[in-house]
Amino acid sequence: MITFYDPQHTRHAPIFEFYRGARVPCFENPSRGQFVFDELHARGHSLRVPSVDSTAAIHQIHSARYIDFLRTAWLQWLALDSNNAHVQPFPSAWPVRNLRSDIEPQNFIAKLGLYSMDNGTPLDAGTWAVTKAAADAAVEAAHCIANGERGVFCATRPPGHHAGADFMGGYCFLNHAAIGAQELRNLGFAKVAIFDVDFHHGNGTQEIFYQRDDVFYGSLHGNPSTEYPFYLGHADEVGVGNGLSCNFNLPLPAQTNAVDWFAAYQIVANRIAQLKPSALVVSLGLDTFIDDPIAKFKLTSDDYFELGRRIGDIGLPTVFILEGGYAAQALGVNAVNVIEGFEASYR
Ligand code: OKP
Ligand code: ZN
Repeated sequence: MITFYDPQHTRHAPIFEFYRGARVPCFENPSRGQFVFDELHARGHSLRVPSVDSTAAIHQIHSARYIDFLRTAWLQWLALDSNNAHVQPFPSAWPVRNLRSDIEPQNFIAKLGLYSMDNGTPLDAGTWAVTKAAADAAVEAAHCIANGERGVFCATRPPGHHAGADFMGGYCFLNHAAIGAQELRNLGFAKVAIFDVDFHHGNGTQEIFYQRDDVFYGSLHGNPSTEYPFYLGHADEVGVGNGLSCNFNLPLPAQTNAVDWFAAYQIVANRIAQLKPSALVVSLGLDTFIDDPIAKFKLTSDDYFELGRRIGDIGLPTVFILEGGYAAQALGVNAVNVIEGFEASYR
């Protein structure tokens, strides 16, 4: 399977985030990419560096002012104080409900709040370049599918599924799965399904396609009443307007084991098969793993081989986008197990 990897991903490496009131090392860090790279290499998979420019597709998914902010944010931050090269900016105010989000404030931290859903998404000097390269990979993966590939794997970071049309959040900046799905549409795939198997609901992806009937979004995730992203991901969110019945959420309780998870998986997979889409994008979060430090499902490494096999059984040309998975050392094995399970399903 063609696998994309950006060797420059280490340029997005914020040092700390806030967790239960304390500063802790970032769960989403470059070691994740390195473990995936090492395991791909060890098991004989070749890697490609993305070389297609995703700018046009990024603009189809995200607002112009958000893209401009993200692209220039680190330079704006440095312009305030040269010592800021070693300081992580965090938002501290957000335009909730009746506060105005139509006017972009001049204050940098206020802009950061305008374009963020949380204070858990630290920026770094290389953030734009790294999330842009992941978007490039998603777009190039769509081109590979249009050229007849059965499966393409984007071993990229950071994740993207929490990023909305005009905001970052949950370690995500650009929504790579949404951008890849959009590019499949651009290339003539009439209906695209996104299957989000990350532990967390992909609120950004849902929002982006909520009113559209050409891209279906289905997700299996921890119940948002108790799990991040908290404010979206309930079962009664089924789409609006043209998009009515093109959104499907299946929230599951914390501690869900593999038997129950795969039973729920099959409900979403069957729904996708019924739609007869022409291509599939998988938001492949591997934070459903039993040892994940920030999530609460109980899948084992062997279960990811089975997951890959079952995704292959859906029978569609498939782009995998790596999302979460924070037990970094196991992430490589788990990701490559999905790839090899998928390959086994059609060999
Ligand atoms: C991103 B993805 C730590 C609490 C968790 C948000 C989790 C984002 C997960 N501060 N913060 O869906 O794997
Ligand atoms: Zn996640």
